[in-house]
Amino acid sequence: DELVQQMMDDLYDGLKEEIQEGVNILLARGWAPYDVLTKSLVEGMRIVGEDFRDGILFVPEVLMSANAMKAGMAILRPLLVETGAPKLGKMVIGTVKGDIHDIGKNLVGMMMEGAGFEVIDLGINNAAETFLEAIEEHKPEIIGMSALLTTTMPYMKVIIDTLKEKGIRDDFIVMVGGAPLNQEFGDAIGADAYCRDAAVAVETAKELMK
Ligand code: B1M
Repeated sequence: DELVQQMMDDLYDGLKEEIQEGVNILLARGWAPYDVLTKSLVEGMRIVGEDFRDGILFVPEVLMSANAMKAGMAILRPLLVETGAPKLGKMVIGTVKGDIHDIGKNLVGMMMEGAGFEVIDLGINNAAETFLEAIEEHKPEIIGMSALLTTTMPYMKVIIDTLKEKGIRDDFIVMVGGAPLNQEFGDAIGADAYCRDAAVAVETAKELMK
């Protein structure tokens, strides 16, 4: 599809308005919001990530791509979140300390809301104490953590260990995700589930809530 290719180029170039326009056109053509999200925006960001890794793109450029992606997500959000379903449960989610990547987390939050969960989003750079306070305040069934850096993912274990020290670890379903993680890491830190992507996070949450 030419438009999808164009959108990936526009995302690469950080062109926010063009992305918004592209999203609206795909929706008008009858595309499902989830397909617009995954086939144009997420796929486009994957390419940005490769050139970022290879030193072809730099932080300021990638930030513009991220902002363009967020503008597209903002259009899709109400469409994904719109649901009359009774609440399936509550999730507190955040990106862990030292890490400011939030697109993946936001996507997970959106999809969880769309599936009928209530989501409390703590944002980025969250210390264990912040998670503890939020848990105390909101009493969720699920705790979700996101990390995009190999240097920040170990902090997920710090949070789980903190829950253990307080004797409340087993009161929650702990789900983790983010590009550098894998199943082995999830198991090693004692999470209940590693989620490869937002769709898997939703399926897993539903399954574990049974
Ligand atoms: Co950063 N960055 N970045 N970055 N960045 C990565 C992660 C990197 C892989 C790029 C690369 O080199 N190829 C690399 C990490 C290398 C490593 O650790 N091994 C990297 C680096 C090095 C850095 C900096 C250190 C760069 C620097 O300053 N020199 C710096 C660190 C800042 C910090 O956090 N302290 C940095 C900064 C940034 C920007 C600010 C420019 C920007 C973030 C903007 C923002 O988020 N608001 C940025 C971006 C955009 C990326 C890439 C290109 C894209 C990330 C993204 O949004 N992907 C990324 C490359 C990559 O990941 N391939 C990269 C799209 C998103 C939908 O996917 O986040 O994976 P993802 O989420 C998925 C799944 O992982 C899963 O579901 C999501 C949806 O399907 N998931 C969960 C995620 N969280 C979950 C939580 C769950 C469940 C599932 O809970 C239950």
